[in-house]
Amino acid sequence: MAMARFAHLALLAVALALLPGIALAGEPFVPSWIKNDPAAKTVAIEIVADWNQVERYRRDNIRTDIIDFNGYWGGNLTIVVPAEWSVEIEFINGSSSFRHSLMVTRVYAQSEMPVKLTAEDAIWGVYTDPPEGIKINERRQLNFVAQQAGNYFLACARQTHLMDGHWIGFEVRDSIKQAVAIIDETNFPQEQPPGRP
Ligand SMILES: [Cu+2]
Repeated sequence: MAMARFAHLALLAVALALLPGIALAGEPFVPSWIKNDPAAKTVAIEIVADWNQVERYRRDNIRTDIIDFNGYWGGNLTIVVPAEWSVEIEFINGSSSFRHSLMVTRVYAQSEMPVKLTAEDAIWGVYTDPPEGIKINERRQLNFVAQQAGNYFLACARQTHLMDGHWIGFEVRDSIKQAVAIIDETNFPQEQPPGRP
């Protein structure tokens, strides 16, 4: 009897893990590239596009078509910031080959992603100019207030990069004391090199 109940619970756990949208998220942490200043209600975030490109090309049998932000892509990391805080993003194109950009957008299901994001898609008008991307080794600063709680994307507006997975989650949340990052482990293949610590 007890064994049967245990088996049912185990099955339930497996079913939950397989359900899309129910992510088994990791513990919130503050990576080296997020600097909180609670007294000033400000967070500074440094985001490097194609941070892991070199490492991927160096390894054998690793997908090289992943384009990342700080080593994360396709929503397998979400940055969570307190509502009403000022957000200062330093965006660096670390790619050795491609232009990239950064834009705050609404949440898109994979099936409804536009082929290409335009300036009109930017929430609060927050995007690096031009949307087609800055050149390699260029940088831009984005300064804005996280004015409304909710779920958003930080996405690249270049060509088809959003559809290709060049986005991470961005959440504005009430009642948290500092900005954190959360990795979605179920969405991060073990064979991939880890993201930026
Ligand atoms: Cu991109």
